[in-house]
Amino acid sequence: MPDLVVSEDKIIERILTMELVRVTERAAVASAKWRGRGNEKAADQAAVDAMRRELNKLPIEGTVVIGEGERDEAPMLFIGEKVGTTKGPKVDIAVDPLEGTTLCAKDMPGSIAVMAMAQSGTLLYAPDVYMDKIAVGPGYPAGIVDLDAAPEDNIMALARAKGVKPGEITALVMDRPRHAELIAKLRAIGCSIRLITDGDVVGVIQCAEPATGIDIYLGIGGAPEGVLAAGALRCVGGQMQGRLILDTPEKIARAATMGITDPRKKYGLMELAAGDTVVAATGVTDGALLSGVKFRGEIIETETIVYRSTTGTVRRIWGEHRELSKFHLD
Ligand code: VTB
Repeated sequence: MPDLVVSEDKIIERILTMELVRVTERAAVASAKWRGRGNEKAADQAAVDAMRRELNKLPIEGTVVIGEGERDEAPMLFIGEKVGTTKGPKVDIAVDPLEGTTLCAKDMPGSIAVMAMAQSGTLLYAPDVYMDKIAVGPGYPAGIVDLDAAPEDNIMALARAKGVKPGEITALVMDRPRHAELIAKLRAIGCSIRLITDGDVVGVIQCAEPATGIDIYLGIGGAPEGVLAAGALRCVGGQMQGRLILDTPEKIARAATMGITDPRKKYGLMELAAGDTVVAATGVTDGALLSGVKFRGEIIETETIVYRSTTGTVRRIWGEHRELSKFHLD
């Protein structure tokens, strides 16, 4: 007989899964109203305000461990901010209310509203700095790639495991001058590179979706985005490593106040997101992972994906919201 007794914590977390969908839906709709208006700040602020409002309705005692900057940068959802009604489980919250603000402001593909919720103390509590990352999808032997190995060696190892030539491997890299050397090394062995301008939460997740053709994510992006992506990968079973870039005494000191004693530490997937994690993301503009918000008269349509690591369940949820109803989204 299977064990049908599920702990109260798990039941609460399961119930809250749908609540996270509501949170990212509302953040996405709020920022979608700013799509294509060239105003990144306003689009971001709209997402933050909507997300905070919805988070504060949830029956949780939440602490933002991954947010948009530090306390003095409020009115953003700052690291350390308390959210929720406090009448519920203690949880860690990671947010990127508008991932890809530029994409939204320019109405380009790939911006999303995204957040994660996990057991208290299990998401990496990290400052808003850069992170060097490497990620692959599920199905490879553990340790197939390594952040400290040469990029060429990682591609070779992956190609061998896949039974293909390095030229048949596609890497996803953010199009930044800081990646010039990485890109040159990958091209030198014939690897194909898909460059993205922004949005590396989706970039990492795409490694786990065979239809995207992406085999590996490599390079430096935001640390918050790294933790959010790790939460989703935890669910679908890929591999990931990340290292915070703490390249000034100030950043090292700031990280130390958050409990990071080894500034060069290489975090594995299970250290970036160690506990039961739920990640929800709603499309703002159309993108590879999600459709963007559609405004159709009185109806607003949203598409959300929600990952729950406890069971490995991935759900895609289409929402139809009626703006004139009392549940209107602003
Ligand atoms: C990424 C990406 C974001 O920031 O993490 C990136 O996912 C890293 O910073 O969408 P730089 O832009 O400074 O390279 C974004 O592009 C924007 O927040």
